[in-house]
Amino acid sequence: MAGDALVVIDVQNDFCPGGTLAVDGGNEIVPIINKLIIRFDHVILTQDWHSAGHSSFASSHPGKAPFDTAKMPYGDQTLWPDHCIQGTPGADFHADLQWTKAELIIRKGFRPHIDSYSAFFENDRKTPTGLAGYLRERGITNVTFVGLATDYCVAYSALDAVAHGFAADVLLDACRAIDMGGSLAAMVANMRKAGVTLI
Ligand code: VGL
Ligand code: ZN
Repeated sequence: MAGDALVVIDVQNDFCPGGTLAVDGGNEIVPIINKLIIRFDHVILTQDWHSAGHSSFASSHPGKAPFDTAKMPYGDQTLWPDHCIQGTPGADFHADLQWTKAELIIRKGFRPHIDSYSAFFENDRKTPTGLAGYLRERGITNVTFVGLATDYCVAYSALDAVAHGFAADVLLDACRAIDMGGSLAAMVANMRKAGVTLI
């Protein structure tokens, strides 16, 4: 329908098997997402797009290892392996993703000192990406989220969509999770409580 958009979150090589922050089964969702892309009137992609030496990388924090936590001015930040560096093959969309129909690509995480999980806000929860204004101006009221990873970028995006007054669906079959320390169960519960429709 005209008021519906599919938002495909971070289906990039570094989040798929063989990538530096590979999500188990990340590649398995690509054929499912390709079928959805055909069905939706509006398709939007997000692309994790970090500067080299980004502050969310463990390698930028001496003595820290990937998956440790660091204190940032905006709160606790999980530290990741270097991933999705601007212009590198790891930041490219998965080669089989049929993404040419996409009307918008939202890049996030490009500010060196702040990470961004959500397609709407950076991790300070204040700096907007512009997506909410874009959707409103286009008359889009219902947003369906798929992609990687369920418990990080997909969940934060769906929660922010609801907070902005959009109806938000997450198609769990078309997502895969990092699932660290119970993060998947916690974020599924958060999404349910916030009114995200989990399908
Ligand atoms: C993501 C961790 C770091 C994601 C991005 O796409 O879920 N997770 N950067
Ligand atoms: Zn990232």
